Amino acid sequence: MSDVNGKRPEAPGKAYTLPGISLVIAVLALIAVVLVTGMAYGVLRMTGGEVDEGVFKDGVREFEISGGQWSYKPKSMKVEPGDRVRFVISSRDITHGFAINELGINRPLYPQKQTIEVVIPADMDDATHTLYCSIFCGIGHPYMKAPIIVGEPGFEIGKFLPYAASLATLGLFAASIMVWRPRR
Ligand SMILES: [Cu+2]
Repeated sequence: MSDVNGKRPEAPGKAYTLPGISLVIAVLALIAVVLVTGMAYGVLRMTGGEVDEGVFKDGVREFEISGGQWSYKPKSMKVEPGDRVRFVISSRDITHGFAINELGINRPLYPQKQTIEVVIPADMDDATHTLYCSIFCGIGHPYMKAPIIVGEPGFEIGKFLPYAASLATLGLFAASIMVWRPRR
């Protein structure tokens, strides 16, 4: 076994050193985590923006929400724990869904207006939940979402962990391919 490249000589039968592998994996995983966290933050910022706090009518916080391929208007909504909330919902085009798991809502969204009333539980934790389309409506369907902010959530690390975890796994996979590629 001779060094064909004429580069740095290595011990015979030892293609790499262990600290080398760990370093590559660590660096790639770090890059992956930074990238994904950045992307997740960007997406949250994008979907955030103009937060609609509704209009009070007889003590009920009312939102006019329309859904269409492939977004909701308004883009994000804010409520407080204990609020009585009325969603006046309609579709701008085809049938969509109107679902918020944490509030037990899942309705079809038709062009005709319909009204949903819920009470936000007073003991509900401050958090950002998701309004999403629950009826397949075309290629943009998975992206038809809008945040429902309850109270003052602050920075929610839990929102980023799934992204970070999947990217870290991807990073490890990429690192393993690079490291364990057969050498000659
Ligand atoms: Cu849909």
